[in-house]
Amino acid sequence: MEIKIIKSDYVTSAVRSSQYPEEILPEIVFIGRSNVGKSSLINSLTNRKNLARTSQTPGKTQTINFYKATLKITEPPELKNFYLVDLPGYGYAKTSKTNRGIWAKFIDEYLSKSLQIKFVCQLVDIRHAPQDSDLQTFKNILEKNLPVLIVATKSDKLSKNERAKNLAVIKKSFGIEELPILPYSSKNGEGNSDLLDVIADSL
Ligand SMILES: Nc1nc2c(ncn2[C@@H]2O[C@H](COP(=O)(O)OP(=O)(O)OP(=O)(O)O)[C@@H](O)[C@H]2O)c(=O)[nH]1
Ligand SMILES: [Mg+2]
Repeated sequence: MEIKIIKSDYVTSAVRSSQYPEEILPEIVFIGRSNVGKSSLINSLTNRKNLARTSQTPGKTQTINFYKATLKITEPPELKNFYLVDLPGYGYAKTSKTNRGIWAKFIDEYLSKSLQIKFVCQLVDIRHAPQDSDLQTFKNILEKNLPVLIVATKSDKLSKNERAKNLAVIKKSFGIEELPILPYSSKNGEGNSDLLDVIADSL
């Protein structure tokens, strides 16, 4: 069965709940450290080059950005609309401490208030062990009773050997033996169809 996103559009940006989109649709959220590849993943998933703006400099995404997407499922034939939600990164964004605090607050408000979140994709860089901020974020998401999927980004940057080793380290850090971790590359498309499957199942 082939699952594809056949349409995607930027809808709106928000820093408070009054600015969330008017149209209510299921939401899939992408969270992770600055520069981990959240915006790039949204582009690769939707097959768009510049739907979400990306940068080599951490701190590019500064608001909660909602992208409306249409998923096409072939069996049975069905179209499903939902939002891909891009968040500012936590961690080492090139911005002031005050700004980071403001971002953390409106991200937390969004995760607490939105009733449409189907699951949260938490991104970690496959090359590095998760940091305290990653583990804290994971804990916060679980405390809000939101389903979470760990996605290990930039898988194209590692050899097969290194990748297996690092995935084991990441799994161990999160402290859950059966935690599924999806290796993903926005460069070569690895993980793309698996993630679309997970999204389709959640909608
Ligand atoms: N090799 C490789 N590079 C990637 C991948 N995903 C993202 N990048 C690069 O990583 C950098 C950051 O990507 P973004 O998508 O802007 O990261 P972000 O998580 O949205 O960052 P913020 O908006 O600052 O929080 C860019 O230079 C991307 O080209 C990937 O899968 N493979
Ligand atoms: Mg971004």
